[in-house]
Amino acid sequence: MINHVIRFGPAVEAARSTGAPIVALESTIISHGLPRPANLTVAKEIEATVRQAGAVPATIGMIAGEIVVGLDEAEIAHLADSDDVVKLSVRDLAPAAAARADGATTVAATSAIAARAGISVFATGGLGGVHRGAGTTFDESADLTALSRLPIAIVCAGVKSILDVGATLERLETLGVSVVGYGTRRFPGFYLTDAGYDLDWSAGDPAAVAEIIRAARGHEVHTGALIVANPLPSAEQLDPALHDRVLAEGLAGLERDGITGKDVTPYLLSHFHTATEGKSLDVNVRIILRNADLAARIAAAL
Ligand code: PSU
Ligand code: MN
Repeated sequence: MINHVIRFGPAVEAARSTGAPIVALESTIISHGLPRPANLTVAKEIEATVRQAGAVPATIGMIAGEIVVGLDEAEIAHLADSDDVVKLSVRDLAPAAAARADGATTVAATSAIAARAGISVFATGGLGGVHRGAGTTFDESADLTALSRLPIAIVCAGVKSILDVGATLERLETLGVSVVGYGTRRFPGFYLTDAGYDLDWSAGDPAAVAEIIRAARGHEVHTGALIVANPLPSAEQLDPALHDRVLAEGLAGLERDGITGKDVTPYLLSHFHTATEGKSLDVNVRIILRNADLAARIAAAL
């Protein structure tokens, strides 16, 4: 018999007792979002970036059925290298724990665990959302419903550009998720600086984001998430023409190879990394590191 409780890594445990700033990090990006061996290097760089910016990184995942907040180096390396790592959304956590599985948590599962652990800030690359064709497939990421009910600030470069961005923004409005542009009133497009949609709100520095978080806490009225949408500078984005061509090929590939459900996102990301000869990988890494840095500065400003 095991006790199904959350285990905290030593550095996260210490930060929790002293009230030091903590940034939650997801593990699906490591296991399913980035190719080996870059994934492990990047996972370490993300943590180093958070530390440099003055916060304690808490990479979240599941090891042998145990939810861990603050995976150690060996555990992160295992999730990066093993072929038996399951992609875990919120609904998978209990069955995977009972099966003693090793798993990587998505944005949905990571935010749910982080919020449960009292962590207020989370950094990722791009959120999941409404997939193209969702009108018939109903494929909409559980990231959206998780964010609708969790009090967490999530720093991202918008939603992944493989999605139906307009539909995703509509769903975020319906679900009551706050969206604030970081230094912009345009919604970022993950690999691209601008996804083509206006935002109602923006914040110019970490202190301004912290003030929004304090307002939500003070009111206790809006209990959903805050998306801090942090765009890449346009000089660093993926070439938009290359992006559109590779995306069209990837979407055709989904149909040809019969890819559905939770395999869609990893398939498209991996297609991008191969078809752009690593250009999208470099951009993806830049996105994550910039978001990790901003998340740490927001956590420190709180
Ligand atoms: N952002 C990235 N790379 C990723 C993901 C996000 O830059 O791999 C992952 C996140 O874990 C997100 C998941 O929660 O993709 C969404 O998957 P789905 O569309 O199946 O819900
Ligand atoms: Mn899906």
